[in-house]
Amino acid sequence: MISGDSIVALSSGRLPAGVAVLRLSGPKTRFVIETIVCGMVKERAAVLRKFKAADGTVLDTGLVVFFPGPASFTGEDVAEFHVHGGRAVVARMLETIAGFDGIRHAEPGEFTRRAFLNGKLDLVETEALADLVNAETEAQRRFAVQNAEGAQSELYQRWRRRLIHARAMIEAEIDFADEDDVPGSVSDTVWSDVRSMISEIEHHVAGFHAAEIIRDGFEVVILGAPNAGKSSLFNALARRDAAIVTDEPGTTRDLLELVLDLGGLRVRLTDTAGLREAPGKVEAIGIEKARAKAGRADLLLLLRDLTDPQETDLPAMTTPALRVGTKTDLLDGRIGHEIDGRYDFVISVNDGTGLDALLARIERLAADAAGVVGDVLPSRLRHVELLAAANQHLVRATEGEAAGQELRAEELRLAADRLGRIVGAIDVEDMLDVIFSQFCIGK
Ligand SMILES: Nc1nc2c(ncn2[C@@H]2O[C@H](COP(=O)(O)OP(=O)(O)O)[C@@H](O)[C@H]2O)c(=O)[nH]1
Ligand SMILES: [Mg+2]
Repeated sequence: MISGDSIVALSSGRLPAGVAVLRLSGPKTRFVIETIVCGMVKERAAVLRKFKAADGTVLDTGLVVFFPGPASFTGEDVAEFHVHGGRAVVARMLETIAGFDGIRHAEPGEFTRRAFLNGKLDLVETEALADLVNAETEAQRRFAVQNAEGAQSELYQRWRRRLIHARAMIEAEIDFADEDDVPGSVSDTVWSDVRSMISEIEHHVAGFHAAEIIRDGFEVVILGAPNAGKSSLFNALARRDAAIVTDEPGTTRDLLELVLDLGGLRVRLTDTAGLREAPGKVEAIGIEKARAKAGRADLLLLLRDLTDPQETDLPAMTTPALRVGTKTDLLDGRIGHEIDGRYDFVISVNDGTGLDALLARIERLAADAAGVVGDVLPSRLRHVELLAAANQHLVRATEGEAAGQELRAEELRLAADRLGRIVGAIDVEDMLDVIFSQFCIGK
């Protein structure tokens, strides 16, 4: 499939840089190569050339790589120009290439969109590619690579094939129904397979939170009375002064967030306002925000000053929590009986006591929540919604014995359709703008 326009963009990162890579895709690719490098080049090989403007002046010297379609990223003819990564160099190159008739600057995600439209990637793989480009942690990278290589798509395609097969069997039974046949022998097998697929899909959907933890981070919220040492711990974990620390109660009125990379996992740590009665107006808002945030967290750190343990009124929450006693340095080594069993960790930011152990525990809890490395998980709410819709049809199909085989077969078709929409095998035009807006220009 050839789309009319050819598109060009800077595909590498921020300028200035050592090297910048411009990507060109579409029917004008050969013409551009012939014109600006003065002749065609060998396919799929990096060739050193001078790049020239229309008046013959040299723009830069660099590498050109020509990928003839359909064996290219987009499926169209594609060229990459590797030039020096100066702003003026890139600007002149882009201006020159986009200046030819039939060539324009690419929209964000447009190269990938063409790859999808030309069948080079399915929709789940393009989403994984966006995740790969955005990956900051090792877990994000691993997860994105696995899905970009098709692990997730393969699972949905397998389910879809099973449903198509199941429906074919049921329809065959309808067509060849014979009063004398042993009733239900084929359909029994089919419906038991559909029932096991329902629980497989449920199990897969239950993994969505693990995927969210990998993609968005494991959410840790620090709570405690004013002066419990929350901001001090936050800063110690940040190893930089990201939050204001003072001995005046109520300094931290808003939420401060920090992202840590613990063992390759993204961990988001939030410092909150101290929980106390009768605060000022601004602080009260901070406390409310803290409570709301805590309700959505994956882990709470409940801090209490060992030298002045105050009760804090926490709303009942099911969120897992670690009880942390602070300022242990002030106890001069007197770790009294009253401490035993009441705290999971006893720490001091002054002498560093307990911090490594606390971080190690957070890391382990985050890793547990992110699930087993290599698990295939739904990576978008979009997938979860379509999977849930598919399962509804499957449940209706298995429970609809009274409705007759025709209607049950139709439910199987609808379920297979929902799975097809996830990978983009059918009827997805309406979703493309949303999906490709996740990309940057040049991808
Ligand atoms: N000696 C000692 N003082 C601490 C420790 N952690 C915090 N503090 C002090 O306790 C006071 C309140 O700390 P801060 O982190 O602002 O508490 P927050 O209100 O819970 O955020 C400050 O004066 C800190 O210097 C600690 O481990 N040892
Ligand atoms: Mg504070």
